[in-house]
Amino acid sequence: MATTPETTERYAGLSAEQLIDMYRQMVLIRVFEEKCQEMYTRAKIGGFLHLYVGQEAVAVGTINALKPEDHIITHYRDHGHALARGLDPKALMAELFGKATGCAAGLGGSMHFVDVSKRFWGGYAIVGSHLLMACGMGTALKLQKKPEVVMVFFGDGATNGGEFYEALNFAKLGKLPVVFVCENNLFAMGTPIAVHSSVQEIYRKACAFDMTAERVDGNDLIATYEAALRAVEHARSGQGPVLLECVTYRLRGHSAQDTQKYRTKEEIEKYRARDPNQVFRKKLIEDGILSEEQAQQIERQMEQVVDEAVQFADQSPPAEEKWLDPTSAYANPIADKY
Ligand SMILES: Cc1ncc(C[n+]2csc(CCOP(=O)(O)OP(=O)(O)O)c2C)c(N)n1
Repeated sequence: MATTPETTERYAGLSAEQLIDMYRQMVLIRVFEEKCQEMYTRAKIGGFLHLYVGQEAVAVGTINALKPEDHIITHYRDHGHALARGLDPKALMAELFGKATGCAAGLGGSMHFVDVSKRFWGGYAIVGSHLLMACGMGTALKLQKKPEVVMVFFGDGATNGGEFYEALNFAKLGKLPVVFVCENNLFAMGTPIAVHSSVQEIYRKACAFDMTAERVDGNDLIATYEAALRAVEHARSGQGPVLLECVTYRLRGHSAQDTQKYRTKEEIEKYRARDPNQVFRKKLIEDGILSEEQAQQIERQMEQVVDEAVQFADQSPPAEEKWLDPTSAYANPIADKY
């Protein structure tokens, strides 16, 4: 199936091949996340597990606007970003299983996915902390006069912390090439945005720093991609940082143990009707870019990819205990890569 001049315009100039690949990435994230929940229930995965179900269009839309030489740093809800960046699902699942073949040698788990070769600098558990690391990276790129940008992901809750304001101020002051992507999924753990933030349109917080900002429907893949292209171009061309607010909704709990008493089933169902994967799938089929058969084939293929990742993780040896010794902090397999 192919694009026409009309659909090319509607789909941000992307080819049918690129659009189908973006759909594939969204399906991979969804299937991977649903499998993680299952593996958590079966006690194959322990610790914290923050799933990305419902937010797929944000990761895929923004990360596809980057070049391979650009940098990504993110928070603990990091699976979607890692998969959209092309990290190996086998290494990610093995990380979740605490295995030596994991992307962080099984030492980090769900919140600490990393792959330096993909310029994916990690997930961080401390809310807001990595925004300042993004500024450090942006400063380094600027000093080295490199035409690369840093994209940093965080939630709406993080924008109430001091680090957010320090980071925006510092980035604007230094005209740093940093794209701040706020995934406004309407909740910080069990607290709705109306209860936790005095300003609910997060992008407006950038005005305190005279920073360029935009708000986009984060469930609309193409709108998100186009907004991210604008933000990345702004940062890359030396005009300084951008705050991009992507409004979305997390369809699963804050973490795998969340009983979700703070919202109704009706509310979740209302947002399920705007499921970004389903919306994009339907649109591609209606516009003749993807056929129903092709869509089903992609879905089957991604299930197979994730099943193979589980098998790989299951059969891998456990993380080596010697790396748990604090004195090995600067000599473990991850430290060696930095
Ligand atoms: C400094 C700090 N305070 C509190 C926590 C506990 N905590 C983990 S996630 C979270 C909510 C953050 O919500 P948001 O930034 O909206 O991101 P989301 O989880 O919705 O993606 C909190 C308070 C933490 N990890 N770090």
